[in-house]
Amino acid sequence: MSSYTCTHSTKMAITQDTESKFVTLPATAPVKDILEVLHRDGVIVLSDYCSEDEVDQWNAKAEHHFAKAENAGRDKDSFFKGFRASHTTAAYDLIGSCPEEVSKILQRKVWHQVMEEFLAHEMWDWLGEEKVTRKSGYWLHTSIGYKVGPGAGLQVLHRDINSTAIQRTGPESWVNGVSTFVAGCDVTADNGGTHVAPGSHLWPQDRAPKQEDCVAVEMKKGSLAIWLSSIFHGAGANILDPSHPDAFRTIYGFFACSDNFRQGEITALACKPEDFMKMPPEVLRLLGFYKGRTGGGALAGRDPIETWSGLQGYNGGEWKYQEE
Ligand SMILES: O=C(O)CCC(=O)C(=O)O
Ligand SMILES: [Fe+2]
Repeated sequence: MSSYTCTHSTKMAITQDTESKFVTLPATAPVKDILEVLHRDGVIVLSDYCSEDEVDQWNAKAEHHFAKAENAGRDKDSFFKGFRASHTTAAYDLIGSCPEEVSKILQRKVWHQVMEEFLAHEMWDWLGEEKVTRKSGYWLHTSIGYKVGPGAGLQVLHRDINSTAIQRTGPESWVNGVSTFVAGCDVTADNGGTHVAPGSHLWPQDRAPKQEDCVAVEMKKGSLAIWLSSIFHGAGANILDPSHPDAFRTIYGFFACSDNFRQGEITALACKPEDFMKMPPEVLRLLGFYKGRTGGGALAGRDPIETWSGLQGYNGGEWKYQEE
């Protein structure tokens, strides 16, 4: 690995005798180092992914998002009963409330490099007597704001994106998704930093997860946590006093899946056409306005960006994130 500070966290409020650890690298680290860690551990934290200002603006805007979900009784929505702990607001459709902020965050080069590495799967089949290869791409599965308050207990350990309903058989199975989270505050073991089991993407399928396999993902505000969907994890318990400045663990989740799978949310319905008009093509691709690379998700046989009336006259958008 190149020379820069790399933090191995072995903090183990929840583990006694395991080697569990995760690595923190700067968001500007060479991508080959980031991918190497992800292949080995299945989880990484990138520090300074967003600036303090970016996160503050986002937190201010997201208040409305959380309030909207809570008022509509949607804060406890989950895929199955008991999936989330108490004192937890999981507010789906974050992009619908914060289209500009989400659109900018989804343009970061390193994020795309990670998705390309883990979600672009190659397959081949016969076309007559010729072997033809196809490769999938990726798109946005869901965007979710999380606010986890004091009193929240442990979330059940699980793997993400099981809505694909593809049976994992073991480490040889393809990764179906990648989960990424921007820290809206300092995330610690005490405010419920997610418990992850590093290396569990390589476990045989008959191995069930235990809390002893896990370490709490701690990260500074503005960091990005990334884990493969095949990593076991679950929210930690939030044991802070409500008066603590980081009592509410706020994280912004962006989940991606291979573009041969159905998206978790129909993101092409999430925003108004005038918002989509401002988004650049790489974001509209994530939302489903282009066919998947293997051909699914067309409208009238073409990329929906060409054929959908709401995007007539689209000229490349204006909400561009400037990569430093
Ligand atoms: O709240 C957390 O830390 C994790 C949430 C999670 O794992 C999920 O929503 O799938
Ligand atoms: Fe999860």
